[in-house]
Amino acid sequence: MAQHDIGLIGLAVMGQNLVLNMANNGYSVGVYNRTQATTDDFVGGLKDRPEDVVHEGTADRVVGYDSVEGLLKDLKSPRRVMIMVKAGGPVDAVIDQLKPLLDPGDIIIDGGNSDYADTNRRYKELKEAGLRFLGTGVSGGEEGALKGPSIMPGGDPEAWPFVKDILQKISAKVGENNDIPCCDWVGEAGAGHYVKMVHNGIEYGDMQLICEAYYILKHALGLSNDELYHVFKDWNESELESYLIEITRDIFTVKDPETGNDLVDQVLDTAKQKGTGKWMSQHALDLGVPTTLITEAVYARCLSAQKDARVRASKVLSGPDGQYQGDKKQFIEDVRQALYASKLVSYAQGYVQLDAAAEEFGWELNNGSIALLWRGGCIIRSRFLQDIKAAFDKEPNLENLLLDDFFKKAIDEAQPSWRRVVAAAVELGLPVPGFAAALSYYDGYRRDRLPANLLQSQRDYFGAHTYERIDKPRGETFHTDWIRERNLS
Ligand code: NBP
Repeated sequence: MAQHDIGLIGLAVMGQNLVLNMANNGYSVGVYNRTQATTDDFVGGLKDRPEDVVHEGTADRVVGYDSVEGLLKDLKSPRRVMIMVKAGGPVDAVIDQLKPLLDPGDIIIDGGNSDYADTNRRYKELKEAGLRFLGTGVSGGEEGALKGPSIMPGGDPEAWPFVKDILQKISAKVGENNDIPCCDWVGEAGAGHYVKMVHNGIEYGDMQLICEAYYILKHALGLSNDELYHVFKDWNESELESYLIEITRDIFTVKDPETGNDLVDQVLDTAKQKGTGKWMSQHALDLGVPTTLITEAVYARCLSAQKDARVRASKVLSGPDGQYQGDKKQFIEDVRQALYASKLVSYAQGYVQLDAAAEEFGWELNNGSIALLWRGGCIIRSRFLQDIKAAFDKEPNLENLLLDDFFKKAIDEAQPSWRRVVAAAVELGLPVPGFAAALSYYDGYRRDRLPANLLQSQRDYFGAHTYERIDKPRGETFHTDWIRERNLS
């Protein structure tokens, strides 16, 4: 007999916590996992979990099933089934299982970190089969899933009204009264997963910039971890206030129980990645948009992973290695400003890519609403996103965030500091790919004439690729026999 509001397939860390969140919010949830023991352990263990994790009545609202067929039989119509399995093949495997068992109008929600291109494909295939598919980005990790993640739903707009209440109820909330959900409709087909991918790319950028600030303060000024804690504490009370600055502040206070040293100094300097930052950069290249900072952040992780090669090179290659000799207090403020300005460029680039993707795929994205989805529940949550929302509310078709008055003023104020920091880092031999890429993008974007006139001349010289002229209409092309015309002395 139909009873559950929703079914969830995939009871690893994210699935379990989303189920608890739904049930804690009063929804009845049927659950299934490929490995039956996981379902049994999860459902059987609910009564032993603390009350802040499993609220009163929650255990009665979660029912385990040993088959997909059994689960589907007990869902209210139209059936809503959320998939929380490993991205890629497993999602297709579960969809293949569900497809013959569902009725037209039933809804499949993929809440994993799927590639938006897969979501575009699945959306089309399922639409042809009469099923409604929602590719839904979920951010915030284990804790977010339990207490309120940022949720980015996209796919079939006809399905949205049927899942809106549940998804908005379980999402993070922001605003003065804590009542604005960080979950709203994003757009058709793979738009939800695309926005989640951009979120993750921006996360890569934010983390890289914070790491560069840390590296400069540590090596150029020689700050101790205790001093770094105080710097990040101050920064978290400025316009940089955010989850990532907050956790960075806290990291400097943690001791390693084994050695007694600060734990951060015991951690190996090789970054891992799951790939969403790379996906964003790959698609930026396909679209021809310069998402330079996020791509540099991906490369920085790649270079960090070459630990053995770097150790060997460090014994051979030379360069400056001194400390900053100027005013220490001013320089700390300069680094803060450089971080803020670079972060702004990163978000500006992310939104330019979102606009380009929306045009490519015919999505209607609401940039202000997307900023609001990221205000709470996710890794990039920050005060600054409210200013981004305000900029898009004022001008929904804003071509580039850097052109908004608020951000233009912010960059103008930060610019002298930003340039001093990049210059000092270059002089001291400290790598700052994020800060420098952001500044170069800014300087490139604000120039009405770049050296591409010479580049086109070169292309026409060796390949007769033609060029346009500054004094003729756009689109009209010209070719010169540069060898015949050259005038060598
Ligand atoms: P995992 O990504 O580790 O996936 C494990 C789950 O997938 C298990 O339930 C497993 O079942 C199931 N599964 C696999 Br693997 N292959 C399957 C198949 N062929 N058929 C059916 N089920 C299959 O779980 P997670 O870390 O909870 O993440 C779930 C999704 O959420 C992923 O897409 C992830 O990228 C995304 N996400 C994760 C986080 C996070 O912080 N972990 C945050 C945001 C988003 P089994 O028990 O039988 O092996």
